[in-house]
Amino acid sequence: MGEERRVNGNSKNEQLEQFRVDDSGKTMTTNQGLRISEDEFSLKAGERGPTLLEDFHFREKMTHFDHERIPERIVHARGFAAHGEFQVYESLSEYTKAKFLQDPSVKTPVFVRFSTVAGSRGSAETVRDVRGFSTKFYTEEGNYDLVGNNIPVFFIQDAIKFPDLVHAVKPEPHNEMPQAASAHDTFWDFVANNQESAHMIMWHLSDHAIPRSFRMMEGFGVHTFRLVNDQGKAHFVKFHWKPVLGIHSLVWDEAQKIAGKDPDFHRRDLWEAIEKGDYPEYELGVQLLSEEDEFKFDFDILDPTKIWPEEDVPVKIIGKMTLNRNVDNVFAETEQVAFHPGHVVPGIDFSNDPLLQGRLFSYTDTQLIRLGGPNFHELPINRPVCPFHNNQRDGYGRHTINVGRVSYHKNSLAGNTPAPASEADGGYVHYQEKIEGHKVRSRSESFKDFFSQAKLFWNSMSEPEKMHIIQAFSFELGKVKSKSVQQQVVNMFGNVSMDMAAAVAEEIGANPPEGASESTVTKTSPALSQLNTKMLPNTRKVGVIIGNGFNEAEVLGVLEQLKARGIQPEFISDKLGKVAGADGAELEVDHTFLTSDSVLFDAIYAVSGPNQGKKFEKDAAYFIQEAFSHYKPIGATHEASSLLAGMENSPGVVIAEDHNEFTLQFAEAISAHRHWSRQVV
Ligand code: HDE
Repeated sequence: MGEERRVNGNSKNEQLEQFRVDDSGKTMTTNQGLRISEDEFSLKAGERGPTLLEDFHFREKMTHFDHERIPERIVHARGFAAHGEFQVYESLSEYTKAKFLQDPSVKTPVFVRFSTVAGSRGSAETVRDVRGFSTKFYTEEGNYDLVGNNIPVFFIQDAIKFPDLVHAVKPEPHNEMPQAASAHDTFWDFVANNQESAHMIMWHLSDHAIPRSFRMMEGFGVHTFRLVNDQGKAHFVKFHWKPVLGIHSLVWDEAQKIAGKDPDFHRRDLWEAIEKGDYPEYELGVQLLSEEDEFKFDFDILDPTKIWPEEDVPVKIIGKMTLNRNVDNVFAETEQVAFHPGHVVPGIDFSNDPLLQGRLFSYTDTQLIRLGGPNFHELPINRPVCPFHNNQRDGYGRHTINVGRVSYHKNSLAGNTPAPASEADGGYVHYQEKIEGHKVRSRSESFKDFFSQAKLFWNSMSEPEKMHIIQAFSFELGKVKSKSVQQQVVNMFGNVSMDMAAAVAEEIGANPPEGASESTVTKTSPALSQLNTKMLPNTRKVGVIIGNGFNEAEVLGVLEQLKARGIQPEFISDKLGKVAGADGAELEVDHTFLTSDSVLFDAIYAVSGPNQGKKFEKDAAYFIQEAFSHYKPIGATHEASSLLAGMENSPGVVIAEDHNEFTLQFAEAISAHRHWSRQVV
């Protein structure tokens, strides 16, 4: 064979470069390259006459436009993506022969697409939902796709139920409502009648389902996979992405308001971070289990509704991914990228998780309809960086011009090429798991405990997190019209916690849980609580409410010190233009009270300035009050402290008496992200 399969970190970029086109400054042509002389008027029989069929330019332009949309993804339609690279910290050869996990000096190019699941392509991004976290590694052995979510378990145990789940959560078919929301009858009817969903629902109603940023959420492969080393020895593995910035979430009221104020909130956040050079980073972790330990747990490791508690099976951190380049064209890259859990490389293999097994069929099938045929692998974003050769030919949208007459195996006319590679030469060989059994349609007994891990999750939550779950249940079920469905769900979750279910019942006017038997699990897993996450101030956005005459001696110093800690101030005033400080320094205003809102910031720094007038004060006070009610850090100059009436002595509220002290305390308050112990006034 002897062909060059080695690639360096930039090769995906180099490959994409061939397809990148900048039309500016160029002469306009048809798609056949013919120079166009007129693009505003169709060809007519006389100035006031009918348009002629002969107008090939009009027909080409209009036909292309008519076909601009392709079917959106049936799930995960709303997504945003970026390019980056991945490096292992040290060789993982003990566990896998996958080449991209061997050499710490190799940078593997990656493309990552984040998404919501339920909403249509134009839906708001901060809705309550699972987030997709798909990574395509362009390795020298072919593309490896880790197609995961930000929640480590799933609603169902068998892929055959996926169409039912998705039909239940999508807008109801008779009136196509509600958009991008699970708070409606059919979803909760599905939950109550498919109780394997219990554990996932606990996650779905937790803060994990309303992330602050794609940069601050985890990713999970969900299923159990296998790593196989060059001796053929296998380990079961679960994959984790851990965000370097820690895991942070919105609060529900804020998430709903952002959906209106900035439906693009998450993509804007990712886009801007990358443009500023604040490259999002995630560490890759693996939980490893030897084949001998398969039956060591009180759950089945093939069941995708179960986690392996991190305290029992530690997460070994093996490398880091950095997202460092925005896409050039959302359609060509983010929309046309085609992920598939079956895109693997030697050293990575599957388990018999019945959810994973079904996915291995679905993803190719969905690309056929979405991307219009079997040649989607030839689109620039999907092409491997290493060469690929086989006897597949023709079909819609074929790019490759295959030369020669041989397109079959085996052959003699082309020396029996392209030829399969031996295992030693990188040929993929499936792990030879021994399988025995009857052909059955049934669920293993070992998959039938639906509530123990739901209880483990509940036990592991802090008080504010528990409160959020009860509120989320009350919101979701409060939107359900069927009393019967409401009661069924209350009864079901009595099996997780009677107290929790009773509290929800009280909120929605249902009866306390009936016929339930609460799980007896008392164990906790501290790793499940977001309150145990890393607290860093980096890249947090602070809205600085500022007006003319502000105390620049104080404020400019504070801003510098905040910036030195990676905190990003943006200026908000009553109008755009410049504001001038007491000694003449000028600052450019970024937003007005009209174009912005406190929900778009992580913290507020009230600076104001003397005599801004009633309207300014009213708008500023509203801004601050709302941020306060979302438990956000608030800082203020002494001068602006009057805007904070009633909040002064609350946790996370810092008023400047001494500048240095102030910056330190304010930065700490910002790192803490939210101040849950605050009594909302
Ligand atoms: Fe998917 N899923 N899925 N899924 N999934 C799709 O493929 C499917 C599941 C996930 O950014 C579709 O290209 C079935 C689990 C992500 O482009 C489709 C089942 C997990 C994305 C599909 C599942 C995921 C998808 C729709 C049940 C977490 C977006 C468009 C067995 C591990 C990928 C597409 C992107 C997309 C099928 C369950 C993650 C229809 C049948 C579990 C992140 O093929």
